[in-house]
Amino acid sequence: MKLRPFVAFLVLTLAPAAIFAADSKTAEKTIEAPKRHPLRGVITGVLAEKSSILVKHEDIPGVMRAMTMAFKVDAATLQSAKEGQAITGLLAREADGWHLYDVKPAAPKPAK
Ligand SMILES: [Cu+2]
Repeated sequence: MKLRPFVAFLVLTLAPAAIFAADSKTAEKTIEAPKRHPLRGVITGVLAEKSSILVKHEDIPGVMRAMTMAFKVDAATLQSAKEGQAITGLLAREADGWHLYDVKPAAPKPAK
């Protein structure tokens, strides 16, 4: 059978190519913008002069424990932000601090 050397040839040439492809994907990911983490919480204050909202957020596994803190938000979010409103959003750490993106009203957490 002459097949075996050919299979060996295929494995030897394709495996490194596959590893290389996986590597370049990882490389692309590291270049991406700062990772955004899903957040759930309640607005406890609006700091218009700082373009920020205060949010009492739930635990964000691997990022931070539950706490109340300020997040920078865009003008539209700042405008519509209301104390007591439950929200979801994506948090990201940037050079100038913590930002919250894609802020949406959320249903209050159901009582157990
Ligand atoms: Cu926090």
